[in-house]
Amino acid sequence: MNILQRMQARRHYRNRGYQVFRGAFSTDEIEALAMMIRKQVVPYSGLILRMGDDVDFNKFHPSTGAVSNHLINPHRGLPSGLEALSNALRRLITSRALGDRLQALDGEEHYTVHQTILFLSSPTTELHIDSWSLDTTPLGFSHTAWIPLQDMDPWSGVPSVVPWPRDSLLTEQDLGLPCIGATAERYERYQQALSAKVLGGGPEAITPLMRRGDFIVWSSLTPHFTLASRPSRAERLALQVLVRPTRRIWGNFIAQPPKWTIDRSLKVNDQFSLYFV
Ligand SMILES: O=C(O)CCC(=O)C(=O)O
Ligand SMILES: [Fe+2]
Repeated sequence: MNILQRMQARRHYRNRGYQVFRGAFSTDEIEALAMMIRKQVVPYSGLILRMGDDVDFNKFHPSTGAVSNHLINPHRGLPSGLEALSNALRRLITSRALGDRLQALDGEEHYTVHQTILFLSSPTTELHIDSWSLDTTPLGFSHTAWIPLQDMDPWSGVPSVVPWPRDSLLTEQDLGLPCIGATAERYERYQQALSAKVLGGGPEAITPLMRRGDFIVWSSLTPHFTLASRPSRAERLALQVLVRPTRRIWGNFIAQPPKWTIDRSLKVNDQFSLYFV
């Protein structure tokens, strides 16, 4: 990216809360990842760590052969036989191609990856923000990078973002909600109220139909949802990366630590560290 493109990306991200990058990764690298997933993960008969932090066998959506239980943090390690995939994912999420583009958006020097999810089919989510999983103190400076591992078309089950100024925050109080109860309860209540408010405004949502090598970044406070795929529950390979600028204190939407605690991360190169708990 030249300096003008970087400035445009930064302004766009600040005003609209997301940025699509084209041709960031080599098509061959992305294709190789997809092939490893199809040949090694989908037929894998052992246990792997899944979303929800349980180990489990592959579960398949009936009649499509697509895997329904997505992999959490596959970059930290995978069972024997799948190490090459784990290493390749780690290379991708600590690549200069990713680091340089994140830096174009916020001018930071170093990033810590907190979580990855390898999606094997569309999770079909309601409108929500990712700040509840990871965010900085103050809120709004962490990013989600969403990297498709295959070409996306209108029936793939694509995430869509509602353009959202980066400094715009709707708290529980703003939505008229109490700040009490278990986190899961507060999360549900918040996302439902946010969804009602945002959709009630009749927003225009952006549905980027990206090709292999492209990716999108949205901010922790940018509302987004995932469309259903057709046929429903077909293969849809994508990697989601939650990342923060390393120098920022972090927590999540409701846990906002006022100061640093121990940061369990490992520096991988000059642009990236990996959080490892
Ligand atoms: O893979 C997707 O479609 C995005 C899912 C999502 O937004 C999330 O897991 O927070
Ligand atoms: Fe999300």
